Amino acid sequence: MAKRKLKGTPEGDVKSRQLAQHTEESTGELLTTNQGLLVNDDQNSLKAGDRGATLLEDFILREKITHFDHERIPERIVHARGSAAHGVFEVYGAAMQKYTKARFLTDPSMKTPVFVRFSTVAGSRGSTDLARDVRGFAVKFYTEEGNFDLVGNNMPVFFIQDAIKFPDLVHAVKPEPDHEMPQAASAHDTFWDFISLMPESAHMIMWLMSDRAIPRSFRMMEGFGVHTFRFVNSKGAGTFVKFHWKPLLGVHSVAWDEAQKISGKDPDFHRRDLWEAIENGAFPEWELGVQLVPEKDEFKYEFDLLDPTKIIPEELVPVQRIGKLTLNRNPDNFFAETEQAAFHPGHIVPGIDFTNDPLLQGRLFSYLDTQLIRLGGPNFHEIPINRPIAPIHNNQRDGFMRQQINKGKTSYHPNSLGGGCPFQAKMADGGFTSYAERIDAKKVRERSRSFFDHFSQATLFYNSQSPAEKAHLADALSFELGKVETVAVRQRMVGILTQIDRTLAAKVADALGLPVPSKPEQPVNHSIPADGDPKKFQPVKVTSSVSSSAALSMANTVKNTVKSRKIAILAADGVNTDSVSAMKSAFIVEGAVPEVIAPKLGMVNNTLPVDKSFLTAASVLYDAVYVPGGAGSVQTLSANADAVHFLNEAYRHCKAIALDEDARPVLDATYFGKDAGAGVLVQKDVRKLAKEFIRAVAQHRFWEREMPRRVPA
Ligand code: HDE
Repeated sequence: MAKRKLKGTPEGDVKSRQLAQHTEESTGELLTTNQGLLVNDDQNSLKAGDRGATLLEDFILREKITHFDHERIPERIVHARGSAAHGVFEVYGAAMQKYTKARFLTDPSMKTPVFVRFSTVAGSRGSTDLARDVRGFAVKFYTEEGNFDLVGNNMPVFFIQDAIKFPDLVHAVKPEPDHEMPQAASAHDTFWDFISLMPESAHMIMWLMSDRAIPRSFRMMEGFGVHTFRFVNSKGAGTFVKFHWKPLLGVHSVAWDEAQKISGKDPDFHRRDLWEAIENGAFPEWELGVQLVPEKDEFKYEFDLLDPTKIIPEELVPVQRIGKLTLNRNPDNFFAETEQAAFHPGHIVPGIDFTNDPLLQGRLFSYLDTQLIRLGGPNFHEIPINRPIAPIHNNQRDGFMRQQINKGKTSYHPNSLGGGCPFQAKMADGGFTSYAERIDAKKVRERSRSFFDHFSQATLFYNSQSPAEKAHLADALSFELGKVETVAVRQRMVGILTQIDRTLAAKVADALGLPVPSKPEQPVNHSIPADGDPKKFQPVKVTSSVSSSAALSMANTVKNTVKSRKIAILAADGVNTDSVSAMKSAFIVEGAVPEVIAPKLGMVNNTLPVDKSFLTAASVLYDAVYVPGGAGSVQTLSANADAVHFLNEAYRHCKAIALDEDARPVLDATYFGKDAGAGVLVQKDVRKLAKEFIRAVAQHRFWEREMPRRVPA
């Protein structure tokens, strides 16, 4: 029996080597056509005389233009806007062997290559990164046993419970079909119309209206497999598993006002952030976590493990961290890699299997189907980025753009002419067998009654938020519903909110100028068949066995590093260059990225290079601001409206701000200078200041500063 060549080799860069065979570099080369013909003139088409008509004969022109005409493929129907990177996954130990036979999760000597694509969901390919939206977090593991795709999101639940509602959900959130507005935004009538009629979306709506929907960076987001999957061990025994990604930099977000401004100042903010971090060697890292539930506990909880609108609170089942993902290489070519990457939850390896979550079951159909139209045919697995590192041998043949040249006469099985090859793999050789789940049921179009609690975990999420997070949630709902023109839709949503939290509902109702409901309103469940009795389909009220969960609040995240944070240093001629260098080096040592911003490009003091001018930089693109002393600089900056605005805006967005003692006049020129409060540091000794400032920047934001809002900034 032919053994798989890669078996047993811990080859971290095996995928990179495979990709390298397909790369092209033109440095030092001569220009050719696609047929390899050397081209002598790429500036002029072939004409009948230098002022005459172009000749049809010009095959060089025709080839070039024809190729150009066909350069676009359909964008993804959802998750069209994305960015990706290469990396590696390493499991910490062999502890998972008890639960799964997947080698990449049990053999710590393995370095499994990965390709990870992050995305927004609703916007088009060219839309802004900072839209309020769910983020995709799709990981392709090139394991030696075949590709495993963990196609997750940065939120652990989903809007709907059954895949049959997905096209409706997406039609509702996408730009409205008559005028194609708004782009990359859920703040419009059709989305909230649908949501207000789908009480099962309540939990997801809490996540979407929270700051999780406006991350500071892809590198500072959690990831979730969402569905309950199944681990299968070498004895064939199953264990339910939920997958988590925990970012080592913590989970951080921006403010909504800031998000909207970033969308104008730098719509590529997240893409740039990921790219630059990797180029600078600040490799993003996540730990892979698993929540394991023994099969015997399938019915132990007040929620159904198959219901994708539910989490398993970490208080009930702790997350075990089993390995680390590191992104360490940017793609060479966006189209060839990021755009052509084809993820599919159905790509699994021995040791991992599905459950009957009806959303997952529908996804298992959709992802292959969508690649056929998007990538143009059944051979998309041969595109270099999609190729497994494990060898492929089967009897599938032909089709558009076939790359592989299959030798021999037989493309069928059983055969005797080809010696019976390729052989079926025995389980002992890693042959995949589906988990033998026992099924004894009627064929029905129904939803399990165990899926009927729509609100208890929405309330759990809300109750777990910090005061600032709760305020942001109320603001986000007021904003989104404020953009809805149909009053009945707003009203219906307020009704849904009464089921989640009365104070929240009252706050939002007030902002919308609607009456505050005196008692919770029972929403209508529209997920019923035409002949169904609505009374039988009412959402049921369950009390969560956990009333508050620390893991759900970003306030409890890691706040111990300034690695890769961007620090703006405002300077003008006359700046104290010693202060600038001391602050710069203190942050560089910590892995942060300080940049000098001045009224114009060039040099300050004829010696200090300026990175950006006030024209090209904006406070929303930085995590913190430092104003060094030096009489001339201080005088210029305190009279410079852009510099003062920079500080006002950074303050409004609750960022850490530091000033040398003699830079106080700049502080005095701001609106907050008189009573600055938390996170604004003024010090004479720049070294001391740097220490305190680094601690403050690691806190990410001082949300307590948000009120009162005295300037619109
Ligand atoms: Fe997807 N989803 N999805 N989705 N999804 C796609 O596949 C779909 C769902 C997710 O970076 C599409 O190749 C259905 C949940 C990510 O390329 C499509 C349902 C979760 C990405 C599709 C869902 C996701 C996609 C569009 C409900 C989190 C981007 C292009 C049954 C667990 C992957 C494509 C990338 C992409 C279908 C729900 C995550 C159409 C039918 C739940 C991260 O196949």
